[in-house]
Amino acid sequence: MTRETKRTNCHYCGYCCAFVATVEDGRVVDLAPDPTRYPYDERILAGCRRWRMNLDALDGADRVNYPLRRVGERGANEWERVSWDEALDDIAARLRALADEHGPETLASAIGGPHASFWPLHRFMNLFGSPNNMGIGQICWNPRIWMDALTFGWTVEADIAPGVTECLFIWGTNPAQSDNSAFWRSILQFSKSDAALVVIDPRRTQVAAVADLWLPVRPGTDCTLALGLLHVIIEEDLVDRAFVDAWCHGFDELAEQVKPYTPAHVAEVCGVPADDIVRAARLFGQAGAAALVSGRGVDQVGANVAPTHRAICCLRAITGNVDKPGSCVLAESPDFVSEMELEMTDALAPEHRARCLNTPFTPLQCYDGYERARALTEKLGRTLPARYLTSALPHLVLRAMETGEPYPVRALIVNATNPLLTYGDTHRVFNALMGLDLLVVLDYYMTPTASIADYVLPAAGAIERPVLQVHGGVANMGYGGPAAVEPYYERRCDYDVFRGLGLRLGQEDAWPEETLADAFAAQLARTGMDWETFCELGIYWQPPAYAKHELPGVDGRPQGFATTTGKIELASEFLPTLGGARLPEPAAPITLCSPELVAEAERAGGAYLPMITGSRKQPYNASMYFNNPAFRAKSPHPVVEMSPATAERLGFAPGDRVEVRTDKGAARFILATATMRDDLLNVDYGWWHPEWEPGAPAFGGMWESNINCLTSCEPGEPLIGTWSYNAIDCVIYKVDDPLSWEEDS
Ligand SMILES: Nc1nc2c(c(=O)[nH]1)N[C@H]1C(S)=C(S)[C@@H](COP(=O)(O)OP(=O)(O)OC[C@H]3O[C@@H](n4cnc5c(=O)[nH]c(N)nc54)[C@H](O)[C@@H]3O)O[C@H]1N2
Ligand SMILES: Nc1nc2c(c(=O)[nH]1)N[C@H]1C(S)=C(S)[C@@H](COP(=O)(O)OP(=O)(O)OC[C@H]3O[C@@H](n4cnc5c(=O)[nH]c(N)nc54)[C@H](O)[C@@H]3O)O[C@H]1N2
Ligand code: SF4
Ligand SMILES: [Mo]
Repeated sequence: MTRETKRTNCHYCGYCCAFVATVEDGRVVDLAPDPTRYPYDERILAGCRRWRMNLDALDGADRVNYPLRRVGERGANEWERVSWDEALDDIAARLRALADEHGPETLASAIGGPHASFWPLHRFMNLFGSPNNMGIGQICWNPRIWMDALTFGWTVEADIAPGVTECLFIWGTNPAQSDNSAFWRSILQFSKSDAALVVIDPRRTQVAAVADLWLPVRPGTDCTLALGLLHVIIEEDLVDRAFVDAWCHGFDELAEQVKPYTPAHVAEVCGVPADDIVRAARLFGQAGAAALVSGRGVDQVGANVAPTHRAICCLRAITGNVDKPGSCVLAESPDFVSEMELEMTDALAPEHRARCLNTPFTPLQCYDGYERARALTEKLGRTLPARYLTSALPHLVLRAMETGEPYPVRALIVNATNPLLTYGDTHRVFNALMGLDLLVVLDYYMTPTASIADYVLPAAGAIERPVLQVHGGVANMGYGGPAAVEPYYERRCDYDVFRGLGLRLGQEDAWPEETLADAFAAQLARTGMDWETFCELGIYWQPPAYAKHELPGVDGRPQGFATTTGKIELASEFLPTLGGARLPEPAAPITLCSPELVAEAERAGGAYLPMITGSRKQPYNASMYFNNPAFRAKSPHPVVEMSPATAERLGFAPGDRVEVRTDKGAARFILATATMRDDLLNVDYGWWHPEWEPGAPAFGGMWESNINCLTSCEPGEPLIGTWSYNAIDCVIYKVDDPLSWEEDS
């Protein structure tokens, strides 16, 4: 028997904590935190409910361990085990035949949150000749990246520095549940200092509870709120004049634009007291340095997403909170090989780019918009990541599956996502996927999405594969480490799968590295750090410099910002060239309820209210970890929350069984009360029963309490295509029948 200790990493959240694994004969028998490597923090591990799952999950009875091929009807859950060669040969042959018939863009792909390295899939797609990668970026990350890049010439990050940052805005994000680690701890620490913490969230989250000021904004009205803050800052002359004169473009136009957004008007629209709006503006405007962090609350609001982010950028800029210590700093671009290069975006031939479904539907979120924006940021040597900013709109890919317009999409590769639970409009996603010629799912488990596939391919996970986490290539930071063991059974790293397909489809030259670890080593080589050193340290990082705009450019003058004008564009010169607005302006929220539905719900004693969906809650993550019995015992029910006053007004009580509905569909939950706005519902997302038989008819129970049965993926935002998971109207009423979850518990 061999017994050794190996470095490795957890991958149950973005922190990728370092572990030491005790390995006997190729099997992990113990795991312990590794205090010698980034990002070790005893308190984080003490507060983390997930890390111990790694050991059980490695050999979990519910893991998919071998390639499976469908033998029965699609969704019947009848499979045969096949070898990898058989699976990859057949998938490659079928993809080639489909591409011969319809063109390579007949293949689409789907990804989700940052669970895996997605560049191998994207390299494969680019070389295959398909631009049709669906991502979740439009509602998770892209709006921020796009608007930062077009306003400042690159992305910005909060530089929260104790003793320096005098004011911190936490806007539509709740790190207490979504990022239960270093960032949340730094906020807790911050809240105990003299500096001001302001939280903008319709719910009284744990962050709001420790804030100096909580603005319980009406969902979807954040753009108006930001314009109101700008109004006060300009009226009260809290503007950093020297910075604005030297570095901002379009201040007078912005000042004119925000004139109507008086505290009284904004209070009316946003449902927060006018005095608090003034107070928040003063705290931000008067601080020596102010930082701001935003999240999903302002990323997933359809048409409002771009103007809200633009207004937030303006707030940072006119107060001079750009690239100075303790404020918002422009990130650095990576010294290592960027995701864009790894994905081989430039290898996607012009004729295939021209088939991008987004063109001209969303003129920014497409190859043309990307290339134009990239030309700007490259003026200062920074390259925007391509795949996320060009990723195809699910609405358009689904339409091409449903109708064959403008060309048929007949095949889909799903990598590390569970679109039947997490993409908008589950009924539509289900019907489109059921009609495909080829559906390949790469996952750890037989998810509802996997259960309707032609092939389910077993993915190697944390501990079994190396990790290099790089923040999408917009920061000069990478962290992670090696695999402790070879993948168990016949699981494979996603790199091996896409390389295997690529080698079968004429991509031999594009996959020189035989393993993912070799590929990571090659990616890092440009920094001068070798893979072994990286694995010892667990991190490659260069801190961002300040005041980069003042550094001398090629002509010896300050280099400024990588925008059309070389300045921060309060008024955008770029967006109008794509039909967008020069200045931020709020848009109307979407409606998904017909008058008939509302009337029917009211007859049933129900109510018509806006909802927000998917507010993060430990211990689950999207559709994951429902297979953990301890988690299920502790959090057994999918929940809808309303304020106690609303429950009383509507005659609802905690524990009631309720149905929530839009014209798209319905889902059932257990009612709970929480401190939040009185005109609002907060609805869980991701719920299914991994312990149920997969496939038809129940598909893991995903029809019962799946909030995405009620959402739409139709784009609300015209440049990026963002749809809405927040600020959606719905109806709610009581039901009598027990929920399946009650039987479980
Ligand atoms: N436990 C857990 N952690 C996760 C995840 C998970 O599923 N579970 N998912 C991961 C992923 S993919 C992501 S993208 C991150 C997201 O991380 P966050 O952005 O921190 O997401 P949330 O914790 O849901 O916080 C969003 C907040 O926005 C508020 N909100 C909703 N609508 C509005 C609005 O219109 N305006 C304002 N101002 N606020 C609003 C909600 O009440 C909520 O408190 O979390 C990651 N971490
Ligand atoms: N209504 C509503 N919908 C939402 C949101 C919301 O707030 N409300 N949030 C949206 C956001 S921000 C996001 S990012 C998405 C998240 O959406 P997803 O990423 O689709 O959600 P997960 O449940 O995390 O699905 C991950 C799947 O990948 C598998 N997996 C995990 N790691 C790996 C790996 O390394 N390799 C492979 N091959 N498989 C792996 C897991 O087993 C799981 O089945 O949901 C979006 N959908
Ligand atoms: S789940 Fe996240 S915080 Fe917990 S051990 Fe894993 S990487 Fe670290
Ligand atoms: Mo996300």
